[in-house]
Amino acid sequence: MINKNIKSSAAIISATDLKKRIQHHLNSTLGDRVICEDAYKNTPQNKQAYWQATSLALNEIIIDKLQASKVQQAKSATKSINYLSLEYLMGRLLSNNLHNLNLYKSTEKALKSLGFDLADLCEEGADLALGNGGLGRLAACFLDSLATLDYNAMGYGIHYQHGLFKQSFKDGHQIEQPDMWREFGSPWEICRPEATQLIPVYGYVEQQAQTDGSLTSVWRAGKMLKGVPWDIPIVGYNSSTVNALRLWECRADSAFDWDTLNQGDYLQAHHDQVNAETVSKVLYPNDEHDAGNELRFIQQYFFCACSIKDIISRYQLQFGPLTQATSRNFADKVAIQLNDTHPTIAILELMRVLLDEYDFSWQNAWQLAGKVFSYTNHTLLPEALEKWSVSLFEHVLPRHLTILYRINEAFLNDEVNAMWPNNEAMRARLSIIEEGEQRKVRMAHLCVITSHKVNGVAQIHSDLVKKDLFPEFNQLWPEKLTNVTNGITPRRWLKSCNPLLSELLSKHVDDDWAKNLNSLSSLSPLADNASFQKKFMAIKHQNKVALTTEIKTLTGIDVSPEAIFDVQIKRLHEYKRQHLNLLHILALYRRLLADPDLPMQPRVFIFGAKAAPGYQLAKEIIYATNKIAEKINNDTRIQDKLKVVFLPNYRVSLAEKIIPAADVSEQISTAGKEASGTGNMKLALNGAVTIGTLDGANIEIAEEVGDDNIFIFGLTVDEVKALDIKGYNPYHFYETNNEIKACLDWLDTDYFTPGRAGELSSIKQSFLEGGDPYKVLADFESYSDAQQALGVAYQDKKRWAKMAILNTALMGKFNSDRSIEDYVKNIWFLTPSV
Ligand code: GPU
Repeated sequence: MINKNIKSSAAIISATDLKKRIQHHLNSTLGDRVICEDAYKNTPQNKQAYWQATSLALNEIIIDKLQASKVQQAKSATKSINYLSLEYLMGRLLSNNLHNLNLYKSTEKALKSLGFDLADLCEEGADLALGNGGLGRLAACFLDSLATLDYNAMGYGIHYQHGLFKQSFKDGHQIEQPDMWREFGSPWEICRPEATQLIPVYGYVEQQAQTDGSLTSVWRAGKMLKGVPWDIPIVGYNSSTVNALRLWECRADSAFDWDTLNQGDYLQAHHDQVNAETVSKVLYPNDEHDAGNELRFIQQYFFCACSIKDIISRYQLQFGPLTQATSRNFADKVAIQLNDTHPTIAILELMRVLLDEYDFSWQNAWQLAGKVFSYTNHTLLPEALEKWSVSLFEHVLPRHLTILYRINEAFLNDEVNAMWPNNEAMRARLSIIEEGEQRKVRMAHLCVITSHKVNGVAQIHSDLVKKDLFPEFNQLWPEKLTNVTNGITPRRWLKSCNPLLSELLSKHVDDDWAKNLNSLSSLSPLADNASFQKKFMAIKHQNKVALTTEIKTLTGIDVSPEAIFDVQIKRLHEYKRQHLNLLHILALYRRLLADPDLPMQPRVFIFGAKAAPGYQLAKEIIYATNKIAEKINNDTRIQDKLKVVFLPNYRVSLAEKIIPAADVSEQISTAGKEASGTGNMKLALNGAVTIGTLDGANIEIAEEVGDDNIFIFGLTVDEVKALDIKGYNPYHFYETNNEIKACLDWLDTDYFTPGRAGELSSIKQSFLEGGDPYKVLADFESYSDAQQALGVAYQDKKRWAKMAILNTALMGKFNSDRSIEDYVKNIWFLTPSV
């Protein structure tokens, strides 16, 4: 019963045909790079060439479908969704594209006849790591779902020359190296010079008298940037649609610069302008932190301006001129989603273009913007809420600032004043401009004021957005704030990354679960079935054996697949509390030293995390984990009952290896801090049991699997708030809990860093002098109890198997197809093109 109803048009391509196509690229496109003698077959150079030839052959098929999709989308005249995101974490594309086209098996066969293993070749591809973490990966999952559901969608972003840095460890410290994902080009991208855009920046605004006596603002730009688009095809699963991810590369517009050069002193006045090529050079490696410098600001503006122009020209190509008279049609045909506040400037750019280039009245332009835009909020953390200084705006985008002022004025005078007459405090709170020594633009305010819908990414997060972040906006517009719970694509996060489990599921589920993930719930009755349990857990074991080998290769550490594989994989951040996990590891280690015969199931704690290069404490947590791991892994007294592994360079392709092998999923953020989380969904889908707080989507996961199949611990959101009001004193826990005290004092010694006492003290300090902002000490005991209960549960093999199976069976809600359908029904109002 495998691959029911697969109707891919590409499915008719045979292994023989694929082999020919691959050979064609080996012989012609790649020239003489392949060495044919058998002895050289498996050299890295050859494998790269075969990977490339396979990818090129596949991309040819994909491009045919891309053209056909464009024709179909034009014919059906469907509304499009334009997803604006500064980040896309696509990972590798070969395996995923093959699965989505139902060509995996035939390509495997074709390559086998050429002497290569497809799974092995897939490892040759570089990850497209054009994002930091959850927000970027969500964008990638959404693109997959949009194409799968046959929606007309375009992703817009930046064609970074360097994606997220590569991480390695040197004596336990994180080292960052540049990511070179396309040093010699990528077989998946197509350059589209015909859609190049010119983007003005800097300069000044001039008031120009019109013939009727009125004044209009004219922007005299100081520099011109050129945006060159690269398209990456996005292949739907078992669908007719291939959409595109359009990434803008920034180049200098030399013609313009020659022109300004002739103006002599004018150029001199702008000698400090950023260099065009640097704009798309590198992804800012900060996760949930507002970096706040000019280059980042220009990145945001650059890609928004290119995208807005492109959206308008695509519209005009299909539907004719955009004028005030046709503006209603534009709103019926175009939706734009802002992935957090990073693309907020798109709002001002659309306004500017409509006003200055299409002669729209203010009223018409503003109405149109409201219909077209919607905004997703991904965090409540204050340090991540973007604010740009008014002076930077004035310097880089003087015309946009005048538009922003007018939006703000109308909002304060009309809407705020109507609701709260003559209320200065309310005006100050809701104004897009934050007054102060340095005046700032609150980007989230602009998004909320303009958009017709604003959503959070999990129910509790959306509730907090309404209650705590934007209560006044919610009062003004009760219908505007809403929820769309995040999701993940089951294609990458089960079908492609866990082939053994996928095959088992397909044998027992009638429907195509990779499309209709809810159908997995039909497995629930099998959760108690001894034979099914055996098969399910045998696969988990096999995946653990594979990860064991990977761990050995990457770190040299020996671990046993009999141990519990306890996984925490995500960006390193205090609010995610990797240091709570670490503190518990120290406590376990102490307990084992005190009683080496302590009955416990051996455990391997597996970490994967990158720290932002400028985030000192995060880097110290990585260092401490590596040092503690070194000591524990080499301590023979504890008889391998405890191992700690920090896998370097965590990224999508590594996640695909860890997740199928995980027994336990650590989702232990301070309640109220993790907007949703999506790793929690991926791990549970692959049969890992969650230990987690009542935060983000954990709450919804618990609702789906039931309290018996998840380990919940810790303070709730309300308890965290109450503690803050009462006054939280971390010293209380240090002084009254001997285990906490002993573990923290341990960090001051040289036990883990021989001869260098104090190297790990900053973590202890953050808990005590630092005030423990994320309540690690307050949650420690409850976490430790939950871990204890989890260890006991694991030893009951039948109970554990049942829990694992039910986690896989009951993740249907978290299919990103469901998230997309929620957006479609409540925010975008699209219809499929097919
Ligand atoms: N998130 Br804001 C990021 O990964 N980066 C960001 O800059 C911001 C949010 C994450 C949230 O932390 C996570 O909880 C959520 O699941 C994810 O976005 C997708 O919504």
